[in-house]
Amino acid sequence: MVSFYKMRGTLILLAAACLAHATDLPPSCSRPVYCDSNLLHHVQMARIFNDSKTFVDLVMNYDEAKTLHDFDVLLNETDQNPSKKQLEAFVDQYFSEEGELEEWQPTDFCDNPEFLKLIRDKDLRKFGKGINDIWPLLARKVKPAVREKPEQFSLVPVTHGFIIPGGRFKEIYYWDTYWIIEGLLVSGMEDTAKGMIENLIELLVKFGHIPNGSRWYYQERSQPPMLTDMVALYYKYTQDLEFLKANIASLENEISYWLDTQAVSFDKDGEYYTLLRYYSPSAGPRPESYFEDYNVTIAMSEEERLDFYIDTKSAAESGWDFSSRWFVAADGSNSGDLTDLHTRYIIPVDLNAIFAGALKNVAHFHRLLSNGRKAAQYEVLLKQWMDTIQKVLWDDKDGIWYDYDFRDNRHRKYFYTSNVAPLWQGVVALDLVKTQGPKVVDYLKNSGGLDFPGGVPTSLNKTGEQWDYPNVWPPEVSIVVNALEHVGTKEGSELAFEVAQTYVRSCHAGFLQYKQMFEKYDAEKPGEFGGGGEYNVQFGFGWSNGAVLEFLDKYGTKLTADDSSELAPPDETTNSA
Ligand SMILES: *[C@@H]1O[C@H](CO)[C@@H](O)[C@H](O)[C@H]1NC(C)=O
Ligand SMILES: *[C@@H]1O[C@H](CO)[C@@H](O)[C@H](O)[C@H]1NC(C)=O
Ligand SMILES: *[C@@H]1O[C@H](CO)[C@@H](O)[C@H](O)[C@H]1NC(C)=O
Ligand SMILES: *[C@@H]1O[C@H](CO)[C@@H](O)[C@H](O)[C@H]1NC(C)=O
Ligand SMILES: CC(=O)N[C@H]1CO[C@H](CO)[C@@H](O)[C@@H]1O
Repeated sequence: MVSFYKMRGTLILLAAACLAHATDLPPSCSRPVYCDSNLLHHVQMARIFNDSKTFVDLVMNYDEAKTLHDFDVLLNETDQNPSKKQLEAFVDQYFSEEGELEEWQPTDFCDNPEFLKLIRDKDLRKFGKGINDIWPLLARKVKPAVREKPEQFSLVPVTHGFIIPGGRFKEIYYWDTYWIIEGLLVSGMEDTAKGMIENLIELLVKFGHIPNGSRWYYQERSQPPMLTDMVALYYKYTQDLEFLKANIASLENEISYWLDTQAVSFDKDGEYYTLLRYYSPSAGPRPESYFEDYNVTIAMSEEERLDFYIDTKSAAESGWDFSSRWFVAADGSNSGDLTDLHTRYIIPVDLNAIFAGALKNVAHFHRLLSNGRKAAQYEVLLKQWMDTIQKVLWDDKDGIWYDYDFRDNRHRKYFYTSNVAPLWQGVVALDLVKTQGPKVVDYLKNSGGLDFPGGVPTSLNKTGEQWDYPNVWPPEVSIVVNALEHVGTKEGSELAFEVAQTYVRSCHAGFLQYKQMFEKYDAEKPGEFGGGGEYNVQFGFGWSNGAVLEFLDKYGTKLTADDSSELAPPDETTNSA
């Protein structure tokens, strides 16, 4: 448990340290083959695989020491310059593609869950069933072999079965899990949801934080800290107080991790504030995008290169990899490219809203567990965080929260869906919701961001990066819809419904045409997948399915597949309103 009084001194030290240039950083993880070795460097730079992630997902045929030693022998024999052919032969002999996961049948899967009955549009009901049917296809568990020889795998084993996002993302991802769990709960799969939360807590206990994904090469990076949100959702469905009791200490540990490693203090208008930013200081390129990262730095000085690796990993930690959100050009604007990443100087709206939400959840859990004193401590810190969000991030003229650049002392006044996160997380004081909520509705209406037939894009800047225009990312649509609902006005709710309907229609159109769900969509073309970034579009897809199920569940009685659809009468077999 953090001491709130001691905290301030610690934070100031951290702030000073982070601005110094990194020299002696740890590697991306403690597994050299997968994170920091000549072997990794040579194989990735030779482009033996088109997707850099392929190599770091391979299994070692021998132990790590032998693998590294024998590669050194190869280096010696080839004058430190093995050919692509020699590298391919080495990889063939020392690694295999033997899968680490096996298919798994969740025991709580039901092919006709309750929520379908509330959907009054026949096509959408069919769609809901189609999405529900995808769960078993994405369900996996770790093979016993991984537990027997864990040191030969980059995968970190976990106990329970889980739902993967899909495609190249065949392990557990931290923030994706929130929307997957949301969908599972709508589908009535409470045990699977619980197992997935327990898996994350297992990772938290092992690493002291939840890594981006369940791979060693993600060790030094976390992701938006939504664990307590998952627990809150699970509790809402189950009232499982025992579960809260068993895990509350871990939830508190995660809060301490973020305070200890990602908090930063800075001046604004003569006042001193502390908030969180994404910060992942480790040396070298991201192992799973090694070639791509290294390639960007070829013309850089040593110092620029170190900075680039930190800012890239910090941006990856945000979940928004990559986006103009993290570009700070020489003029301070969000123009530029990956060489302009300066993630560590930006105070993100969503991270701080999610963190405040975590404080709120943990306070609430302590109330439920009758730990009044602990609850009160978290409430104090929550109030401080909420006040600071207002003072630092709220722009009263534009009526919205903006990311804040604490190096240049300015708001980043650009449309990003993350701008509305404080409302989504319910971390705006009630009196302020009344005054600021309607302004946020106006901001969204006037932004142009809601005017696209394929859904709400994350930004209005077309950079070619995947977290920018025209890509529509399912979790962000869910964030906007819930933020609008939380305004508590008729206008807010109507707009929320429209945003949800546009998204569901687009996913539905894509599902009819491709029999697939995508990880992201194109705001301009309903039903088409988004592009850009460093890998091809992926199918599956955990959080896209979760967001669709969330909306079908929330709005099933009035959603329509298109303007000419007719709603069936409320199903007589149910006694719903
Ligand atoms: C890798 O990409 C190249 C060029 O796009 C393509 O020709 C080749 O078939 C790909 N190789 C594999 C193994 O996918
Ligand atoms: C490679 O060569 C170096 C320098 O000659 C030597 O020190 C090292 O032991 C050799 N490594 C192996 C694995 O043979
Ligand atoms: C490597 O970087 C250069 C620019 O520095 C870029 O033109 C090229 O496309 C990159 N190569 C790959 C395969 O990403
Ligand atoms: C990004 O879009 C905003 C509008 O939200 C615009 O003001 C800004 O100049 C754009 N930035 C770039 C780099 O094009
Ligand atoms: C680049 C990176 O390491 N981050 C991964 C973290 O997880 C997300 C999925 O939520 C991936 O998109 C990233 O590749």
